[in-house]
Amino acid sequence: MRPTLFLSDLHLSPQRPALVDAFRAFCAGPARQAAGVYLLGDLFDDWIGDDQLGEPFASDVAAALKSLTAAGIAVGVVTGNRDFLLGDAFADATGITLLSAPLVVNVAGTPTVLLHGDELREPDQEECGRRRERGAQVRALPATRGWLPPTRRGSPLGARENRR
Ligand SMILES: [Mn+2]
Repeated sequence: MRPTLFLSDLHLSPQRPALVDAFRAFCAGPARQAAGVYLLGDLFDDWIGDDQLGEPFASDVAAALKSLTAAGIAVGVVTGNRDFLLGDAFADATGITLLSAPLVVNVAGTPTVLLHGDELREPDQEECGRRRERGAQVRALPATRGWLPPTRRGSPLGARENRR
């Protein structure tokens, strides 16, 4: 069976060229054998909007993703707290699918919750201000309550949620 691959928090940036090279090698190599690839937030250390695609660094990363999706590998992207402004232009340029988290997907027969993780904590005041400035909606914790599907209520995750 081909593996489903999950990556998160790569925090790619022009200041980390070796990491960008490694990601490019991943897209050209192991990812090609995957049943699918999920990027679970903070692919980029900072993303101030899809206009960033005009920068050489960002367009390089986008090209690596595009070559992967063009090879027929499905790539799903959940945004993180650093790159939550990834948008439709990025999706169009790369062929990835933007997913809204949290979501439950079937991974080799197992329902699996996918999310970046920052949804589970209260954003601090500074972060709230930053998100407002950037014109994004604040994803506050109460919005995440009750999202687990009924079939998962008995799971450890469900139990944890119910303790709140
Ligand atoms: Mn992160």
